[in-house]
Amino acid sequence: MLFLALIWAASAVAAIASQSKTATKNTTIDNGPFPTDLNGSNFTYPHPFQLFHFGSQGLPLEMAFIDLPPIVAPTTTTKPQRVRYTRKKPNPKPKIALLLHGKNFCSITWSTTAATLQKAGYRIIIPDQIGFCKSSKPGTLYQYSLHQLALNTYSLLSVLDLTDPSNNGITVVGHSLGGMLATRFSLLYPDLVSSLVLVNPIGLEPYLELGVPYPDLSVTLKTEQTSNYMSIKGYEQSNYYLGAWAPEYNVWAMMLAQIYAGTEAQNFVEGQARVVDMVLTQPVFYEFPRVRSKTLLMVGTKDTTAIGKQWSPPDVKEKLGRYELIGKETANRMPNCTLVEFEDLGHAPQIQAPDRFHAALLQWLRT
Ligand SMILES: *[C@@H]1O[C@H](CO)[C@@H](O)[C@H](O)[C@H]1NC(C)=O
Ligand SMILES: *[C@@H]1O[C@H](CO)[C@@H](O)[C@H](O)[C@H]1NC(C)=O
Ligand SMILES: *[C@@H]1O[C@H](CO)[C@@H](O)[C@H](O)[C@H]1NC(C)=O
Ligand SMILES: CC(=O)N[C@H]1CO[C@H](CO)[C@@H](O)[C@@H]1O
Repeated sequence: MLFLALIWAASAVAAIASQSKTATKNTTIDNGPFPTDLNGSNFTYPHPFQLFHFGSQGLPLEMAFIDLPPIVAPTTTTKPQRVRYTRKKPNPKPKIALLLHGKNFCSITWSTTAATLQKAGYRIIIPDQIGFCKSSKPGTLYQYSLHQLALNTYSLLSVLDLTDPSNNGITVVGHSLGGMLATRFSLLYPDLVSSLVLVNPIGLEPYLELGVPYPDLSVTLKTEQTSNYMSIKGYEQSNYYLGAWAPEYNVWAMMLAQIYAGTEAQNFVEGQARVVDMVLTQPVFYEFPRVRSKTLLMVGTKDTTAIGKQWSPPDVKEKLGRYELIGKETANRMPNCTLVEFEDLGHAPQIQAPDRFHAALLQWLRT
């Protein structure tokens, strides 16, 4: 029995090892050109993007991603160069920042942050997760987990040759659902993540433990199927933006509404329902004390986002989404966390007040 178990374990180890090797070998990066409507999203990305073709769960999938180089300020020296005695320094590897989008956003929502970090010397990688935006929509065929999305992201970095520990690690920035994913990514690949930045992440509280009734997938699916521009705008206006509305909020609501109405609508909502289930059933909440990466937690404290609040009874509802409390509680539970609070901002400080947000981010990254 023990002997069989050992053989089984050994072959499982070999299978996983060879799988991770072929996972990186059997992949391609596609530079396009791509149709305007790509996997159900017709939003025009102002940056060039690429498609990562890879296999996952037995399916051939495509993950869209943006890869931007650091912007090096031109050196304006007027002194004559003393070429003879200058030792040529090896070109230092650029710092890497990985930006992870939220459930109601896409890679492209990070464009202002990306531009800021490029100027600070970072190469920027921004994926659209599987099931989202311009990436494949495997619908009911895919088992969504934060671990799987983290693994997909790791595979992309690996193909781009960015997982070598000698690269000095990666700065991972995640917003909303992307913050939950960034936390999971850091737990799975602690040696790779040198800095972790969480921007109004969801999952700072254990929704089900606090009394959110667990919904059957068909219930979540129904909600997703009725999503449209008006419901998205109403939800974001009250939960994200303190009742205000502006063109810079509207652009992302329009982008999302088009996917809900687009050519991959059915597969999209099947995926989104599973993503809600993933958020409820796969908390990172209990593992914050285990996060080793140096962390910056950035919180607009007027945010009221909480998954399941809409269908919770009043006594549960009033406990949820209290970002003025849960930011501080989380920072205290993480071993190496700096908390920055924006007392007048909501769920998306990088969209609401980009200048203040980026000043705080750069200040922390420099220390
Ligand atoms: C995307 O689709 C929407 C809805 O069908 C349409 O109104 C919009 O013009 C399209 N945008 C582009 C860039 O094709
Ligand atoms: C590898 O790629 C080939 C060609 O695209 C495909 O037929 C095969 O199924 C892929 N294998 C895996 C393990 O993804
Ligand atoms: C936090 O992380 C930084 C950078 O890795 C390290 O220098 C510092 O010692 C850490 N602090 C604690 C309390 O672990
Ligand atoms: C599932 C699906 O339709 N995937 C498509 C995503 O877009 C790429 C590029 O056009 C296609 O090759 C995939 O078939």
